[in-house]
Amino acid sequence: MLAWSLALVASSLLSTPTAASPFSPSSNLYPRAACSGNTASTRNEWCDYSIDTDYTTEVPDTGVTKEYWFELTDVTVAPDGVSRSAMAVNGSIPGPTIFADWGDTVVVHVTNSLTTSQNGTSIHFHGIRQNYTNENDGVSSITQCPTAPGDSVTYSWRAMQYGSTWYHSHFALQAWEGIAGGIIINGPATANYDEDLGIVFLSDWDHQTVDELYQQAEAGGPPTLDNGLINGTNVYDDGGSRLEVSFTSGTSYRMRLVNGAVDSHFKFSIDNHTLQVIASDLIPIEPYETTVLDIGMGQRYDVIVTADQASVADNFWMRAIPQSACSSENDNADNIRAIVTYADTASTPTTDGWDYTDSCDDETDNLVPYISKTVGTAGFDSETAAGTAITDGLFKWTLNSTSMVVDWEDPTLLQVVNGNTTFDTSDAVIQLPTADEWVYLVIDTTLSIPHPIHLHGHDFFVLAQGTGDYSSSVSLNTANPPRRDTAMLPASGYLAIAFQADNPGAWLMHCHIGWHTSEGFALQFVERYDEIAATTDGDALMDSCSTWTTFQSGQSIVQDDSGI
Ligand SMILES: *[C@@H]1O[C@H](CO)[C@@H](O)[C@H](O)[C@H]1NC(C)=O
Ligand SMILES: *[C@@H]1O[C@H](CO)[C@@H](O)[C@H](O)[C@H]1NC(C)=O
Ligand SMILES: *[C@@H]1O[C@H](CO)[C@@H](O)[C@H](O)[C@H]1NC(C)=O
Ligand SMILES: *[C@@H]1O[C@H](CO)[C@@H](O)[C@H](O)[C@H]1NC(C)=O
Ligand SMILES: *[C@@H]1O[C@H](CO)[C@@H](O)[C@H](O)[C@H]1NC(C)=O
Ligand SMILES: *[C@@H]1O[C@H](CO)[C@@H](O)[C@H](O)[C@H]1NC(C)=O
Ligand SMILES: *[C@@H]1O[C@H](CO)[C@@H](O)[C@H](O)[C@H]1NC(C)=O
Ligand SMILES: [Cu+2]
Repeated sequence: MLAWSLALVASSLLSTPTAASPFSPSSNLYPRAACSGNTASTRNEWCDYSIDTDYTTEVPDTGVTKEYWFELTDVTVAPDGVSRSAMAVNGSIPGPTIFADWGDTVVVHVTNSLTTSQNGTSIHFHGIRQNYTNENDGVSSITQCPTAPGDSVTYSWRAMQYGSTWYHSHFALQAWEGIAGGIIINGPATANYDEDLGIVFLSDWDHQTVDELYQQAEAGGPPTLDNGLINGTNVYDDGGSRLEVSFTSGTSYRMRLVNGAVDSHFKFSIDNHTLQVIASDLIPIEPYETTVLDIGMGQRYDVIVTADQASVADNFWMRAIPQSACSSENDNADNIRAIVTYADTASTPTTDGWDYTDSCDDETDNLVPYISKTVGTAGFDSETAAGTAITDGLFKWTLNSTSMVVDWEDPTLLQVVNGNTTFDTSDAVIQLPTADEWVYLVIDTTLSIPHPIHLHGHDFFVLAQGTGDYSSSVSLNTANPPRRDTAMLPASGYLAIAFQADNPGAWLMHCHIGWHTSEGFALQFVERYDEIAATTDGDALMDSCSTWTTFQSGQSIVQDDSGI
């Protein structure tokens, strides 16, 4: 049980504001594989299923429900030795990891105990398909009203995909106050490995809160950040501590990288070690090797690292380096590091990093989905330009000249349940009425800032991605193009994506830079309007909205962002 002991070692290094262990050994939490037959040398197998199963149409019926109880609280933390206020799930940042097996049902009960900040909340399960379960997508103002302090909400969804992802708050900037954690769905894999090291969160961090920094962002520019964290910990001046990862020579390790930053695009690497990449977001891919991996905000990569460098040194740096043109300035940019050690006790590495050029690349050219798919002919085809605007003296982002502003008290789903068919312009709605048609969307920009574009409720196909003007001469890749849920819109360029309208609901598409989300860089698809009400529990929605509305007016809280 090497993975287990490593997880315990790692968890002791996490910032833990309470005395309680953030990782308690209950059977529910243990990352086990219920399915026998998947061993270190047969990772492509999964009982009666395998890596060859088309998981988009076939899902194991495990009959198992994995249930979690999360409590959100205001906390004081010092993940790099400097104390500040923050918000946490069950007292730790990152919060507890959700484990499930492919095919399980996952139920998460969330209690909002943010009594000091008086913040509402919602929990979004990033990248989870939510097949016909739109109401469990956890986006305030789209699929629910915020959950008021003192109130609870229950989310339920089927794990139809497998791999690595994360959950995070979708209320204001709360995800970057600390309300986030990993999700691991066990299943087959496209390459073998010995041990699973679990989630490795890459994030940026400041000694002021993101709520405090937002004023500066809204005044026109991203604020400079103090630091970054690897799995919730780092050093700053003489304080804090680094994550230490123990390697045994000859063993191969799976790591599940998540970029949970508010505004940092990282290049990730481990000195002298090669990364074998086996999944991008929740899509298993043909394995490829790289030394320096680009990971944009909201993206995930599963990588296998073989401990084959013991003859070079005992200790190596693991690095997450913010790329300047797609990240807030960072005062500790060259020191967001962890230690990989072959020794019994880690000591400070003296290794040099791999060569790289500062840039905002996406891994697109390397990504070949293992389950091959062909994109059909467009039924809906549109182009939308990302731009900026100044509203009431504040900086906003726009798509198609609209900066999204949706109302906490009147989420899209509630409007649909109530039979309202007209939406305000600022709701930024695109209606997709036709079942299963292929939707093509080009997002382009003349501004020199890249954006990670994330779509809810679907994995999208990357048809084209490049710099310069998008025009009909750009060729679209429809033959098994990369598929994922978050891809980069390059600076002064375009991103063309496609997906099938196979999932009724109100689905958000937005830039995953925290400031930009709050500044309105978003639109929503109202997909198959006529079928949405039938898959929605209108009473539960209205109950929680009524609790929220009473709270919001009682506390005179004024919404001052996009609402998502
Ligand atoms: C990172 O933190 C998560 C959550 O506590 C834990 O499960 C995981 O094992 C940690 N990863 C490493 C590499 O220590
Ligand atoms: C998604 O849900 C629909 C409606 O219940 C169902 O027909 C379809 O099979 C589901 N997809 C998968 C992969 O289970
Ligand atoms: C989180 O905290 C809740 C309430 O305190 C507790 O019931 C639950 O077991 C904890 N869950 C995890 C995964 O730590
Ligand atoms: C959430 O709490 C933070 C910290 O107290 C505060 O700055 C912010 O205004 C609150 N946001 C909302 C939307 O209530
Ligand atoms: C380790 O990596 C550094 C930087 O890439 C390189 O200069 C050095 O030669 C490598 N050492 C060995 C023994 O491969
Ligand atoms: C863009 O905005 C115009 C004017 O509001 C609207 O007619 C059009 O449908 C919008 N297009 C998209 C793709 O949102
Ligand atoms: C429908 O929505 C529009 C735009 O949000 C709003 O102005 C109108 O009052 C709503 N109508 C009903 C009947 O709720
Ligand atoms: Cu953006």
